[in-house]
Amino acid sequence: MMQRIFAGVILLLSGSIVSVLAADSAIKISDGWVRAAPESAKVLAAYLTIENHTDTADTLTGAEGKAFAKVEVHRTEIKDGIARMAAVGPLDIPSHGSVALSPNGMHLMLMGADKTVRSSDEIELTLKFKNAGAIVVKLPKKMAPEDMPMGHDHEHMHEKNH
Ligand SMILES: [Cu+2]
Repeated sequence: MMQRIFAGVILLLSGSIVSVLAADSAIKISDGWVRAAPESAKVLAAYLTIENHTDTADTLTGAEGKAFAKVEVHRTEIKDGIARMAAVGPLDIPSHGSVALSPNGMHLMLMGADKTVRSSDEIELTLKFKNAGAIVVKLPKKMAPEDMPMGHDHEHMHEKNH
């Protein structure tokens, strides 16, 4: 009787290990967020990390969102003390590597935002990969630390967003 129970537990455990591994051998999007902007903003910036858990390199060929006219990958470069943005072409994601789009580096530029963006807490985007195909992500709107008004409770905001 005891042995049977043990066998069952082991089966359950091995089942969950297999599913974890399967979920890991793919393109994974983490740390995604959209920078909160004034309601009138037509252009928003999104940040995320693309992890490639596969044995082959992949390429982010483009992105789109229902609520936006156009989505581009941009890189911010500081030249002569002025921040400029330039569109980045197809973005290579190395095998078993990751590429981070984060403030002061690269971002997804969400252009031509429609009215639905104002009222939604989550922004849906579709990332298009050469090998992995289309991956839909829902990114929360978040306040960037440098955008926070003076005297705001940073600790509280931090907890709320994690
Ligand atoms: Cu940009």
